[in-house]
Amino acid sequence: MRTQVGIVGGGPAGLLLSHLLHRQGIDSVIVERRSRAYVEGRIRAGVLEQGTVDLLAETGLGARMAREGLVHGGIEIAIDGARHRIDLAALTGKSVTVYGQTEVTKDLIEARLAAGGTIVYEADEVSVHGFDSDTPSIRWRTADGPQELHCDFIAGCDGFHGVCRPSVPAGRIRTYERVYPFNWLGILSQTEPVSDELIYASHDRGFALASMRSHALSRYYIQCDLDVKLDDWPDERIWDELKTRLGPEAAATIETGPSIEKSVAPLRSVVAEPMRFGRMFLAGDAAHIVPPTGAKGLNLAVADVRVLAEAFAEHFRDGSSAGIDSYSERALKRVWKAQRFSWWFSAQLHRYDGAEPFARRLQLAELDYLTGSEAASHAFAENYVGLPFG
Ligand code: RFL
Ligand code: PHB
Repeated sequence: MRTQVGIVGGGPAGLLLSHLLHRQGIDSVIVERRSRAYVEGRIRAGVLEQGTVDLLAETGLGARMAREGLVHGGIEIAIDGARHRIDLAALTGKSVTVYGQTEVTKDLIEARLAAGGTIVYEADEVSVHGFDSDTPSIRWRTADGPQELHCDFIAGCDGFHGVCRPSVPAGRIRTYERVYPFNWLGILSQTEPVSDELIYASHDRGFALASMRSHALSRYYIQCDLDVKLDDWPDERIWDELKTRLGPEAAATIETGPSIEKSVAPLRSVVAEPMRFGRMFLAGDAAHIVPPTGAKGLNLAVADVRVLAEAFAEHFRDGSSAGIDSYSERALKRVWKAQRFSWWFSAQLHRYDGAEPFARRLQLAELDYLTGSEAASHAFAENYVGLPFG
């Protein structure tokens, strides 16, 4: 098999890259380790920045999102139960859209297949070769035996646990990392969301988040210990904890019900530099991870592939390597700003066991300043709705 851009990973980054390249007349093949059903069912991100929504709409992926997505002009921050609203729309003229990653993924897969795109699912033992030469390739195994895809470029869109980043020789890549001493426990429930907008809660007992997927489907998270066991968290205990952390107003009105999904997610900040190695380019979670607090992960993946698709278009259309040569630097500029925001927001909202009382007082002062000062709210809002594409 031969193509122009061989893409490892069929998550949002790989699918969107393939879609954007197709629109530029550039051929690509996606090689994905999992099944289509698995990729479509993975419940993750829920919040799309305005720029992400605009890009999807401009490239023909906006119809269902416009019908089913929920446009939010603000978010709430609950500080020890007292709620404050940040008016994103008034502060920035922009909003965010609640439309699940599962739905973005389904729309992208449908668009790729309708356009005759190739997505190889259930590829085993995927490996990348020759990215320092002019003849890179991707190899994998299927029930029919070993397969090989020759390409001009490899796009490593295979997420944090993929093969592309670890294939780079250690001396050529530098990884910056910060881990957090807690996890998030998330549930999905067929209940009416407790509020029209998201509520991020900072409470003495720990962080909580009230989010949603639709008017009838709620998504909640609570901060939990690193050694959390799901068996210790029956639904009843999660609802009780949410009521405490979200505050009395939410506790009085929250609709509870059985969880239909329950999972634990770690929090990490990671950046690998650079994002280009000869003819291989990393994009999305393959190159960086943010803690979910800022709702930036999926949006960063979108921003990366937007820049990368332009770079490939410049190469194939104009014969110019300028875009390719500047990809890593351009992408990383935005990545580090999203890292800063995600780290900062996480640091203000979570409970740090063993921290001196001074640290909690500082958090409360930060949050009071954030919700009370227009300048601070404005700085927050422009980050939350998404900084401009670099
Ligand atoms: P993905 O989605 O991980 O996709 C990578 C794909 O590569 C495949 N793969 C391989 N394929 C071939 N060979 C291999 N060796 C492979 N290894 C892996 C995988 O099967 C997969 O299909 O990365 P991508 O495309 O870069 O997309 C990134 C986003 O998924 C991620 O950043 C977000 O989900 C993060 N995130 C959030 N982002 C937001 O923008 N807003 C949010 O509200 C938000 N909430 C979240 C989140 C992530 C969470 N978790 C579970 C970490 C909430 C949570 C709880
Ligand atoms: C979600 O709905 O899954 C979600 C929303 C906002 C976040 C993280 C996750 O910051």
